[in-house]
Amino acid sequence: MVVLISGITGQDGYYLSKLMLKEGHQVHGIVRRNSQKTYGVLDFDEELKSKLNLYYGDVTDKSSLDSIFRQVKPNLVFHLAAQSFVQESWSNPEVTYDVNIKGTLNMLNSFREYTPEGKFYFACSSEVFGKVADEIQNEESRMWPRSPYGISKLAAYWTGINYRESYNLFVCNGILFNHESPNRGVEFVTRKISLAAAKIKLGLQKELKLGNLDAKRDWGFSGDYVRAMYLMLLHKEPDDYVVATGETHSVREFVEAAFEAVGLDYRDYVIVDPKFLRPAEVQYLRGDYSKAKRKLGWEPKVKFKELVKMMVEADLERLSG
Ligand code: NAP
Ligand code: G4F
Repeated sequence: MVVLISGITGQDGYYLSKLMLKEGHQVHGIVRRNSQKTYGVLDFDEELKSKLNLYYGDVTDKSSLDSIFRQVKPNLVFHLAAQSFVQESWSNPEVTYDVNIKGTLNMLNSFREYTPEGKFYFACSSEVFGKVADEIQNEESRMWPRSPYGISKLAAYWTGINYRESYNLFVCNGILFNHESPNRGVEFVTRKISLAAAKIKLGLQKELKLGNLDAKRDWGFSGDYVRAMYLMLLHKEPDDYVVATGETHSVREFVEAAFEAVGLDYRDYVIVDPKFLRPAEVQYLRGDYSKAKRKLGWEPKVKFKELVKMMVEADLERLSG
């Protein structure tokens, strides 16, 4: 099959393109032009990059998408591109809405115009649950986003459902809970912590400034979650799915485990800095993935402690290298 991925230079784009190649598909990706020629995490894997067909485009520019859809004619479209950093969405709400809402609308319109018989995945987020009403959130749980980012993902989620219902398109929303990896962006809390633990261990950093240590997240491994995206598009009918581990841990537990992995006590290094507190916080997330398990046969493989260790060890290795 011919696969098109927006956001291919990000964390999930990396694992998804590897999976798609392994499954024998032809992989095409949309890359945003930057002032420096960069392909994000793909720059760390030249072999992978050489197997991909990459096109310059921006999801806010419909003409660029039209031209790519016309050339590629994809069977499977994974729309991952986004302004994905929640904190940033308060500083840049317009960019967040433009990229995440209008960008998704543009992708859906190009899809509808050029490949309506294909299948479309949208990267929705557990941030839509925000002020949670249930102890464990599933596809039926109340959605009450708490940030411009969460609002943008909710608008795009409904746009996807509306296109499915209005035009009979195969559109799936993956409501993914936090997922991480050694390729996670350094501004997200898990990677900020794993990198700091490794640097402090090697004497390259003295302290780690964080915000809310009591926030709880359901953290899984990106490599597991991209498999769920693929399974959604292989299913005979389009639907929306929660993808999660079913476990929740606090930021404090993550720091503790990361510092433990390098033989240090986090309390000697971590400082709470109000700069990293959010205007409105999502205090607690825990996902119920039973629908994905039942309908797709999907389950997470990597557990919390293993994930923390994987990230810290990868950072230690990179820094030592
Ligand atoms: P990421 O690492 O931040 O990657 C985002 C990607 O979007 C990058 O390739 C980025 O390109 C691209 N992009 C941003 N603006 C663009 C634009 N205007 N036009 C074209 N490309 C653009 O995010 P991720 O962690 O892989 O997540 C993938 C998707 O899943 C995102 O939509 C995110 O919101 C969603 N999601 C993530 C999680 C999670 O925990 N990771 C959970 C739920 C949902 P550059 O390299 O040029 O910046
Ligand atoms: O790592 P975070 O920035 O991720 P957040 O906000 O949960 O969003 C991520 O997961 C979403 C899925 O639920 C995705 F949709 C989204 O794209 C992104 O991938 O923050 C996690 C928690 C927050 O409660 C934050 O307040 O960690 C807390 N935190 C505490 N100190 C910090 C810090 N977050 C960051 N980024 N930096 C800190 O210093």
